[in-house]
Amino acid sequence: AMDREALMQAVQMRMSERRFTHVLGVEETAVALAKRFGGSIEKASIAALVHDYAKERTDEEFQLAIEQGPYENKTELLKYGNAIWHGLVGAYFVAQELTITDEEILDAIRLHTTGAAEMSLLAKIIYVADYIEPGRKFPGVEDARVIAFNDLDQAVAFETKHTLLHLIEGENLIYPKTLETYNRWVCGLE
Ligand code: DGI
Ligand code: FE
Ligand code: FE
Ligand code: FE
Repeated sequence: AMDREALMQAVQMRMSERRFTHVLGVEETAVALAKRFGGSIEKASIAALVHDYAKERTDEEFQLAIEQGPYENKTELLKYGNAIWHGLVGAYFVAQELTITDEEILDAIRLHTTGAAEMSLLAKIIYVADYIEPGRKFPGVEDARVIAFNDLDQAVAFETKHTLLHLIEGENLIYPKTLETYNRWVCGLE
């Protein structure tokens, strides 16, 4: 397996300096959340470093991976775009090219944009760290930071609600999993 330095290099080569700075911010935050909530610090570090690994791939690369891969509802998935593909399908590139086999890490990458009704501690940490890392600047991010270190589930709910409000305001297509996340974590659907 690749050590942290090798992973950092492989990730840095695949993205802009600005996005790599974001990745390092997510790592710092994910490690802090893992310490706060008793998660694996090593897994938090690895998952954060690779979470946006595939974000700068072309649509053609994602479309080919979807056509050749084991995804359900491929026809529907192909109607979305980079925002939905870079985590869900990006996990495949992470597994193939960075030889990461830990299913909990791969799942945290798959879910990092949309969340899910069922999320491991690691998946929640990555979902929230991505939203509150030090480079993020939007109205409400300070509230999200306070909530996150107080109650991680509440931070998942806060992030999901505000992301959905933002997506709807822009008349963006909502991926069904995003709605499942909302129903579970904001409305408490069991
Ligand atoms: O990759 P990052 O920019 O660090 O952050 P991200 O992976 O959490 O989110 C990428 C984008 O995806 C962000 O602008 C919000 C958007 N997004 C989240 N859920 C949905 C979505 N976009 C659409 N169209 N539909 C969704 O359900
Ligand atoms: Fe992302
Ligand atoms: Fe996010
Ligand atoms: Fe990110």
